[in-house]
Amino acid sequence: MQNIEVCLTPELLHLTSLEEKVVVVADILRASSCMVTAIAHGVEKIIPVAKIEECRALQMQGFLAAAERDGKKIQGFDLDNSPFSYMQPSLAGKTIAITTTNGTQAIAMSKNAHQVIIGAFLNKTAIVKHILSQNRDVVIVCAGWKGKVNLEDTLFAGAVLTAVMGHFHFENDAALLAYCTYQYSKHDLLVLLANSSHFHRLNKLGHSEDIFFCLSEDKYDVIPALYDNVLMKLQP
Ligand code: 3SL
Repeated sequence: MQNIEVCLTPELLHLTSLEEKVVVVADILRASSCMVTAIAHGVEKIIPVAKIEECRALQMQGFLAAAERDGKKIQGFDLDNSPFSYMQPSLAGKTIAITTTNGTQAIAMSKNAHQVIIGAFLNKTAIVKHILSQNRDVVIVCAGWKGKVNLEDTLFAGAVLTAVMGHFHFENDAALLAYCTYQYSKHDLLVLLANSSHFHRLNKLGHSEDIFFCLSEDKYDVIPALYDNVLMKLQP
């Protein structure tokens, strides 16, 4: 039986070896949900970058560019970090450079893995089917918030663990913690999430519609996957 482990924040990644493993990066509110939505709506490539300057440089080269910090769009960039912004038909076939507060940092820190894929509630079942088919150990990397653990990514990890229970060995206590947290709140994720820090932050910024959308399950069956530092639809 393969192992599955959860890394509750990228700050703990140095404790885990990623080589030979499949890494699922999750930033439910909202970066990974945006990436899944973008690829599902026909965006061809996403270039995730950790720094604003890198994103600006790609914009100068002619790419569309999205930049978010602390939930807000950075002035001068083309797109924000709302999943609804990535549904525009005009974006189909395009390449978009993206930098976000936590999600793109988590991707950058996971690059040593055998494979990096992007998970969200929006593509949960596609992620579950994929990891079940790989015959490899899996790490779910929660992007968290500025190095700290957050609830929404932990709940997503718990949802995936619930779906793969019996097929993977839960390798660490963080996996058990995520699993139990999800069991506690799976009938209405908002009961717990309404108390969470990022829920409050996004609500204050007027992004409550984004929160509800990002919590919807299995709207899409695509998986963004990292190929040479660029996210594209996972090829079978
Ligand atoms: O943390 C991130 O990368 C972002 O998803 C944060 S926000 O949802 O855009 O505020």
